[in-house]
Amino acid sequence: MGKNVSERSIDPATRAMLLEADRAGIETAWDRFDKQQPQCGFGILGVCCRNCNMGPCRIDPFGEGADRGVCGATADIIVARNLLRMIAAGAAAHSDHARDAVLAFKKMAEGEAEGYQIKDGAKMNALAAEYGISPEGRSPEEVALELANVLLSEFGKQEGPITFTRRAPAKRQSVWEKAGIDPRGVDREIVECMHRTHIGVDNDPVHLLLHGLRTSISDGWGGSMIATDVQDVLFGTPTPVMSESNLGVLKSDEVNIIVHGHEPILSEMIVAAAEDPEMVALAIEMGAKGISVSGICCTGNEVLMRHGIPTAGNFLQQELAVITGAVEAMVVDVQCIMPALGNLAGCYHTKFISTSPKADFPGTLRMEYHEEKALETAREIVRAAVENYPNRDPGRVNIPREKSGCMVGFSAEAILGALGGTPQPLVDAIVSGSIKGVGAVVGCNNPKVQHDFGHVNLVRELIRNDVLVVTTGCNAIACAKAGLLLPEAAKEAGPGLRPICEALGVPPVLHMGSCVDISRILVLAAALANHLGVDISDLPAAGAAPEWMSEKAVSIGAYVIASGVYTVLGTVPPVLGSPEVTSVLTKGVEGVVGASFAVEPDPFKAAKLMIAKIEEKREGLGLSA
Ligand code: SF4
Ligand code: MSK
Repeated sequence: MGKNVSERSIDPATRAMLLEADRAGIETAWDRFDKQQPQCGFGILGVCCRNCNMGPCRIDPFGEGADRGVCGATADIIVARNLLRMIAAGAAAHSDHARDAVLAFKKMAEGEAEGYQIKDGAKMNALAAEYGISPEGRSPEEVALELANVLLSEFGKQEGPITFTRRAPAKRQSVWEKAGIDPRGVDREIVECMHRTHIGVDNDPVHLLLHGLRTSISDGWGGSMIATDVQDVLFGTPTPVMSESNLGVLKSDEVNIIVHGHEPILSEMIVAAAEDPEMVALAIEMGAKGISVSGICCTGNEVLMRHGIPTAGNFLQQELAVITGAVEAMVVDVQCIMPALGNLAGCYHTKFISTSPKADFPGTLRMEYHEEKALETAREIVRAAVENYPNRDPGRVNIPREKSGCMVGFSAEAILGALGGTPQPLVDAIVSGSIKGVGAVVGCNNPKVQHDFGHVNLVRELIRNDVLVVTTGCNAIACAKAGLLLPEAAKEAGPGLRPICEALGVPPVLHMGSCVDISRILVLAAALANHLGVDISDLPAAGAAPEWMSEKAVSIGAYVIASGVYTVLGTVPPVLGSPEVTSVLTKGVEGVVGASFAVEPDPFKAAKLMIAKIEEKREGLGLSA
């Protein structure tokens, strides 16, 4: 065994399950991470290239060996190309998710997707208006079909702009136009990343990085925003709701179904099927007291914020959930699903069910989801889980006690609604200095750093200093587990923020959803900037991803700085092998988009950096420090 469990995570439930894994002789991501040590130095620095078969090539970072690849590519070129490919993969993941959401929406409009309906007609009409589609004299389904078709066209468009990018303040749009990074079509930018990074195409690091920003904008203000908005139309725009978080939400006497991944398209149906009286009766017949659905990662966030379905944990807890011995079915769709789950599920009675036509894993039971029969598939999945209950070995059940309450579901609409339909009260609080600014803290877990340590400490430090925090993804789940999403967490906030939260009955950390829902943060930032008549880069705001690991996080980081928000990364991106790329990302890009990256693994120091930036922006707006 590797490190002491307390060094691996700050979360007591996670520690308990790591001890259980140890006792059972079961390997987790932390053990596999230890076995990878020392990790490849060339990879860490980003200086290895496999883009053609003259390679692989790598640059000697000590300047004693090769300083170019076979084709002549330098470390700067190789690092920039690799980063661009990471952005392309991340933008593709978000945007392909969005495409599937729109396709489901289209099938619903055509009457071919049983179980789906328009849940937020007002939002649909507002989106339709952005495209100049009038609902006058037409059925909601007719409007939905036309909207679905124009949304689909955003992916394959050859010339911009992508419509939702026009939600950005006019000043931000001119920044993009001036820099030549206003995206054209979502797919076009991603394809062009792959073209430019092919051997012998784009070999100027700055030119490559600018295209990375353009591609990332097509994700944040394109693919991700489309996913968020269409899902709101189909499943409802979130409003605040109470729920629970951490592995303690699993039930010792009920059938436990975990939904994991990123797309709510099927999990929404699973939630519905699990409430079906026929299924509940079957569960009772099998000896259980009922059916309990919980979530992991962002599929979990999606059903958490719309239905109050508890979240069992964040990224690094997916294996631990199975190790509780109490999970009848781990149902996955796409993204952030460890292939290790197949083997692991085989050590328990858990059925590892994969549902996406795009994502198969070793050791899964495939129950492919298609919109036309989503509800039927969901019922089959729930039935398979229920019928698996008698296979549970009570002697192996070990559910940690820990769970925490949380208040979630702060969509931009819900936040503005709570403020009386205008950002003015938030602006007033910022102007008076009661709230110093807004910190957006997001992103994954990563065994390179102590699980949840960066997330929870950074957020605590920000609220203590009167910075209102908005959160999504695995940071949101870490905050939920630490009790920071409860209104009572206001007592941890500074003297300015605390009374505001107490008066409104809201936590100082607002859960805005899943990873694609960082688009909600962009919409909120645009609303604030537009209200003040300034650019997003003028706002007293800063972002952070303390424990990021995925390529999606690279795309997110890029579109957040491209939107004008300074961002602190807690784990080091693979760019340090290029002095030029490192300098552009941490300094030079500021002159282009008004924001840059910093890297700071210590969450307390990261908070200081964010607060200093917020102070600087306050000064820029003529506000007191
Ligand atoms: Fe090597 Fe150039 Fe081929 Fe990359 S593209 S593998 S650096 S020869
Ligand atoms: S799930 S992308 S580990 S935040 Fe969205 Fe968590 Fe990162 Fe996946």
